[in-house]
Parts: sequence; C-alpha cells; structure tokens
Amino acid sequence: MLDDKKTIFSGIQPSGFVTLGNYLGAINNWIKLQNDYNCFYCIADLHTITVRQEPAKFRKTAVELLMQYIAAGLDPEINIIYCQSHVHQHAELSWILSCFTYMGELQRMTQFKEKSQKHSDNINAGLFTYPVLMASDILLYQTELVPVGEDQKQHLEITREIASRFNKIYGDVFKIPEVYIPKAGARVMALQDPSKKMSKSDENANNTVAIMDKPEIIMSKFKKAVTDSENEVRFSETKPGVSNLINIYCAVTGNTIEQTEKEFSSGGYGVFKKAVGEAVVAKLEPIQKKFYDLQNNKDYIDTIIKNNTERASYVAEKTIRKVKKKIGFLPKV
Ligand code: AQP
Repeated sequence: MLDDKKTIFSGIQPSGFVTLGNYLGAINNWIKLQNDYNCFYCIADLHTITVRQEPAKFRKTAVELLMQYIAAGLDPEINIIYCQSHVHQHAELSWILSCFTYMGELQRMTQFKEKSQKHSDNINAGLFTYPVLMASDILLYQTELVPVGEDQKQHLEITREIASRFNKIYGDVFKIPEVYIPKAGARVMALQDPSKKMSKSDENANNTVAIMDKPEIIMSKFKKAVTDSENEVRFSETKPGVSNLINIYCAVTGNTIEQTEKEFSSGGYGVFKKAVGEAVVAKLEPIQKKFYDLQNNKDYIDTIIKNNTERASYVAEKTIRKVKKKIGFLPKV
C-alpha cells in the first residue's frame, strides 16, 4: 500500500481561504517533501467545528481547500489528500487518547488560551481537547515528520508526550513524530498588526492575504501594511512590520534576509512594499489559474476524494486495530 519511505502527516482547517501564512508555513513545504515521503494531507474539518460553521458554506470551504491543495502543487496521485471526517478512526483514536492525556497538559496550551479569548461565547470541550484530536491525526498514520508552522510546535510536543506515555504502557504502538518547521515563512504575521499571526478567520481582511485574493487586492493589502517611521528596510525585533514583509519576501523569492536588505537599501518602504506585493502575486497567479480550472472539474475532485479516503482508511484501520488489541477491548466476532 505504501512505499518504503518515511511518513508525513499534516492538515489545514477549512475555516476560510488558505492564507499566505498557511501557504508559506505549511503547504509550500509539503510540496517540497511530497516526492520523498509517504504523505497524508487532510482537510481538518473535525477541528473546524470547535468554532460554529454555517453548513452550506462549510461544505464549500472544505472542497475548495482540497482544490487549493492541488492547485498549489500537491499531487493527489502520490499524496493521500483526504477529508478528516471521512475517516472515522480519527475520532475513535481521539477518544482513546483523551484517556491518556491530563487536564493540566491541555490547560497549558497557548492555542486554547488564545482561541477561548477570541471565542469567549463558545468555549466548548472540543476547543479544549483539540490537541488530543491533533495527536490522533498524527499517530494514526505512524507519522515520522509533521511539517507545520511555528504556532503548532506546542501541539507536537504534547503529541510526542501522549505517544510515549501510551508506548510505555503497551509497547511500541506509535512512532514518535518529529516537527518540521520551515526557515522562512514559519510565522507570517498580520499585515495591520504584526504582533499577531496571520489567520484565515481574522475579522480585518487587511490583516490577511488569501492565496485566492485577486492581484489588485493583494497589491493594495501590501501597500497598506503597517511599517514604522524609519523608512529603512532592515530586519529587527524592533521593526515587526518591516521584518514580517522581509520574511514574506524571502519565503516567496528564496532570497536571504541580507540580500533583501541590500536590494532595498534605497527607495524606501513604498518601493519595497510594491516589490513584496508583486513577488506574492507572481507566486500565486499560477495557483489561482489551476484552482479555477479545477472548479470546472467536479468529477475529477470526487474521484480524488473517493480514492484517497480508501487509502487513508486502510492505514488508519491498521493502527486502530492494533491500539484496541493492546488496550484489551473485546475483539469483534
Ligand atoms: N501565520 C502563519 N504563519 C505560518 N504558518 C501558519 N499556519 C497557520 N497560520 C500561520 C500553519 O498553517 C497550518 C494550518 O493551520 P490550521 O488551519 O489548521 O489552523 P490555524 O493554525 O488556526 O490556522 P489559521 O489560519 O489561524 O486558522 P483559523 O483562523 O481558523 O484559526 C498549520 O501548520 C499552521 O502552523
């Protein structure tokens, strides 16, 4: 079923159009790794319902996320790209692993603290146990490497903790995964407020660049991006807006910080912001074109979903069967 390669798992929530943050922090790396690993990339829809979703829009966003994966360059023939809720073993393993996770561990999670502040009217138990579901996603496929943005590092640590705890009791059931964080683009910040990360669900549209934004919108968002009063393109902790733009430019062009500082040593912020916008537009244009082509090819998308769900389920079932046996559940007859 799988080649004799190491396994990768990662996913994105269908909570809106993929942002430049999701793209540079996650998908761009997935593409680089796709030929060298057995890769599982899911549409993390079980995670998404920790925040209320409107059903029709949610369905549309999920299928559009799949199309964005493919349009960005993930090959659905070699990668297993599927929808999390189609593989029931995710939820099953999540329950089991929740019995091996401590409340104190979950209480320490930064994302829980941030998201419960943001959604203070709906602090549900799913938001709290989110890291257990994420651990289950990863461990279900005997994953060795998890390419994610910087914000997910803590969730990877708890995944390793849960897996080691389980293995200590029952033997070597799960592989212990390593995190893989990109050098450039690991943490893309909001354009209007570089103290927080760029997020799909940000209420201020000018904070976020979606990979499907039209070129003129992208240019205008970069033009409005917050900088500082120095007019000097220099990477520094004291210059979060400019440093964020340098980071984006480097991730998109492959240039180093030093090359970028040198390239824009004269001309000021106006010239620099325009160049960042243009580099992003050039990177995203082919992705957008492919996405629109896929929109007209529903049968192809349905076939991908069907085939890849079967491939993912086969591997997931092998792990869950082993887990249940080790725990001592009565076997089915
Ligand atoms: N700003 C970011 N910079 C770099 N990487 C990022 N990622 C997210 N934001 C950035 C990476 O994208 C992957 C998928 O994230 P997710 O959709 O599962 O959840 P999230 O981290 O909560 O993403 P968003 O965009 O912030 O969604 P909402 O607004 O719905 O909460 C992960 O690998 C993440 O590291």
